[in-house]
Amino acid sequence: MSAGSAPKIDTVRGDITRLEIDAIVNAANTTLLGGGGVDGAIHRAAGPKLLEECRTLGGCRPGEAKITGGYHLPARFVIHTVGPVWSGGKRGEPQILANCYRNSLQLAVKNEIATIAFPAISCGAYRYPVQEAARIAVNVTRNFLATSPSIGQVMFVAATDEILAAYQELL
Ligand code: AR6
Repeated sequence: MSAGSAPKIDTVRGDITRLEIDAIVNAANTTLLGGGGVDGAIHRAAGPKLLEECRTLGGCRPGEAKITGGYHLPARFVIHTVGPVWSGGKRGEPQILANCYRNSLQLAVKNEIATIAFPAISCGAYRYPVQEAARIAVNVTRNFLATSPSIGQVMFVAATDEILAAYQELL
């Protein structure tokens, strides 16, 4: 955050599917055809048209991102990204997770999205250690925003108190 400007990065405890924001990010898997966790919640809230659009995308590699409409969600867009499965940190997990945030933000800029919310990508089923994941999320986002003025707000949505505390410590 630069002196004199409004805070652009914030964190909130809650359900990402409820946010009235331009885009929410989905922590998906490589098929992009739905799953549990936040992915399941987003597909339930968006309705079956989301899955229909996802079927046309041909999947998504870890670290990459693809965009769809938000359908019944309050958010206009869903940016689907695939985080790394944690297996100790020596298999490129930090780089892949950083790519998730960077590529999602890049896709947001390309689509003139000004406000975007992220869940804690990889911190559920994929078991990424929360504090390390939060540090990557915040660092990549800060660096990105420093050169991308079109993004007005980035929200980190925490589903647990532990995740909220990890973000609060960094912001
Ligand atoms: N709003 C915000 N955060 C949520 C919500 C919600 N509604 N629901 C869960 N979280 P996970 P991953 C948090 O497992 O680790 C799926 O099956 C959750 O508490 O959703 O990247 C996909 O299809 C956790 O902190 O995603 C993949 O197969 C965070 O979101 C796999 O899980 C991410 O947990 C991806 O695993």
